[in-house]
Amino acid sequence: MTALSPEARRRVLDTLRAQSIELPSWAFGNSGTRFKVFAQQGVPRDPWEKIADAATVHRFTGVSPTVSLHIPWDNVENFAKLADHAVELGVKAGAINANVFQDDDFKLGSVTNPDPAIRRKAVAHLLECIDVMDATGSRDLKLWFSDGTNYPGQDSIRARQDRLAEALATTYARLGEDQRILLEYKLFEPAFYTMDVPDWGTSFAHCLQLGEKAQVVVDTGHHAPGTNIEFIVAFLLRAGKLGGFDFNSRFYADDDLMVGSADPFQLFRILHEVVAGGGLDEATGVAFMLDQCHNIEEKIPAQIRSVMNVQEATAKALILDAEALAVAQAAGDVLGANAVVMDAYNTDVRPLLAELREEQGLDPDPIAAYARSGYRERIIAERVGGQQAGWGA
Ligand code: PSV
Ligand code: MN
Repeated sequence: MTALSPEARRRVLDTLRAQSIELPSWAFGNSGTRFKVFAQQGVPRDPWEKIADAATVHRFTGVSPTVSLHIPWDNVENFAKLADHAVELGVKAGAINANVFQDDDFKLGSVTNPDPAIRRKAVAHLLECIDVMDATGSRDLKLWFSDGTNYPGQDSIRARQDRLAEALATTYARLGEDQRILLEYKLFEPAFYTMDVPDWGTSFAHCLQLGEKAQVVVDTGHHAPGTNIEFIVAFLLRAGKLGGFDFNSRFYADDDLMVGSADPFQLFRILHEVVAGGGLDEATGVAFMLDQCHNIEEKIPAQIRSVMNVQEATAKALILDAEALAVAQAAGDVLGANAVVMDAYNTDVRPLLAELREEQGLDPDPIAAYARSGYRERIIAERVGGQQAGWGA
């Protein structure tokens, strides 16, 4: 069992309090599969209401002060006003996610499309997203491309890489001094034969070529089954190229379930590498973002639960006896080293997190506190009429 000295306990609590877990605006809208979207009551009808829900999650967790926006899903006339609205509610606009995957023109790709006019249209959207960042004060432009091919011979794999590099370079050149590109990768879907950014290596190579302001983002749901994600995390962090996470859980593919629900041990192993590589230091710039949908469960408590799951994995990684692990590793003590890791994982950190919340003036049980708050009943009563927000609308 991992026992903490009072000083170590203090350090762990301070680090946990400083951690920030970003919420995705789209998690609050209706979502589903290609079979059915089940509408829920009280769902936001616009970005303003999505931000209000995100602010509610932050009010109960204390560690989720930013909300990612997705453009055009979160388009408003005045983004500076939207950012002010967030601040008024106690949160801030976070990463801006570009969307070049839902326009008919992008059937054969966006930035890698064989048609130069369509490529220009895609790049124009990416540049427009940087305008949004200027207005909201956001640091990160998160890029995920659905581009790829379904059939051998459909297009030139090499030419598509050239087109991708060109689009990224144009976008990179437009970044402000403190802005970054976070380039996401995904093994498959919607393209099934080749994706143009299928893996961390491809993203890493493009980011290296672009320069310091381009980093890789690891969406935990975007790998082949059995992929050792913590290895990728360790490698990228060591190379100074880990820009952040899109956290979620998967059983089969890009399931977008609550982070830490399918495989909490994997989440712990990832956080262990983050902690070991210094990735919780603000200076490293690692962004901890959620990228999830809540198809059948209630959205706000599901986001609260997800934040708590990341916090629990982080706490377990922080209480791990790093000194004992180093000693065991140096001595070649395989069983001893593994025992140190398992001891940390098997420690119940919930009392520690309850203590943290109480110190912050929060309820130790955020889910129960939310249920008691009356917020759910209020949004169900108030949000009638209008068009509920949904993934893709
Ligand atoms: C793609 O699967 C992805 O992970 C990208 O981050 C998108 O922006 C997001 O999902 C949309 O939900
Ligand atoms: Mn993602």
